Amino acid sequence: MEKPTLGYWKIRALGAHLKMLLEYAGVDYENREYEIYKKADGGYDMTDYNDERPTLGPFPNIPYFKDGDYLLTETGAVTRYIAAKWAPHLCGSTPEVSAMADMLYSIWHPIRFSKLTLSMAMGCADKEMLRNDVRENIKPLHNWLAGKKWLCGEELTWVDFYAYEAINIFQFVWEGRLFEEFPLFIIYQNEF
Ligand SMILES: N[C@@H](CCC(=O)N[C@@H](CS)C(=O)NCC(=O)O)C(=O)O
Repeated sequence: MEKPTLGYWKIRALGAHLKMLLEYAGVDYENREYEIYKKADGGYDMTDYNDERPTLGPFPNIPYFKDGDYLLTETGAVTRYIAAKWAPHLCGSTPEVSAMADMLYSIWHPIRFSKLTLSMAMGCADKEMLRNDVRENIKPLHNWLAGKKWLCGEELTWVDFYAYEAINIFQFVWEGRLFEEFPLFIIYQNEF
């Protein structure tokens, strides 16, 4: 039987937590990593991905996940699908826990991705500026963890895989000093 395929750039960004989740769930998968090459004229050659992009359905993007004829894009949907199929205990034991995981993903993703990852990808290298931009958004994410083992309380869910990697990005932006300001993140990461 054909292995499922995870497609993403050959970088961590939105791919790392998916690889962690696939490994955790013991899935035998194809890791399709696309490369960007620097051209002699200083531009970038993205044909490795762009040539395949038109085959990626009506909403082409990466990360994507192909499981037989089934194709998914969008990070949240891909993460949830992998958990639902290979590690269903990560989807929440009640509708309340399950919806809480969805809610937390919807809160974490714009902060981590739109505010940080995209700003850095667009060339913003001023980490102090980035910190000032997201500090007030990160505070409630941090404070939410007080008295909890995992994001949804006592149950590990798929959104913890996302949050673990997002904290690594926060740590990068905080130049290694994130835990001085947000100590609950280290307790959480150590537990993960
Ligand atoms: N909304 C999408 C955004 C994904 C996205 O922007 N992917 C970037 C890499 S992080 C990309 O290069 N996409 C390729 C494309 O737009 O075709 C998600 O959350 O998965």
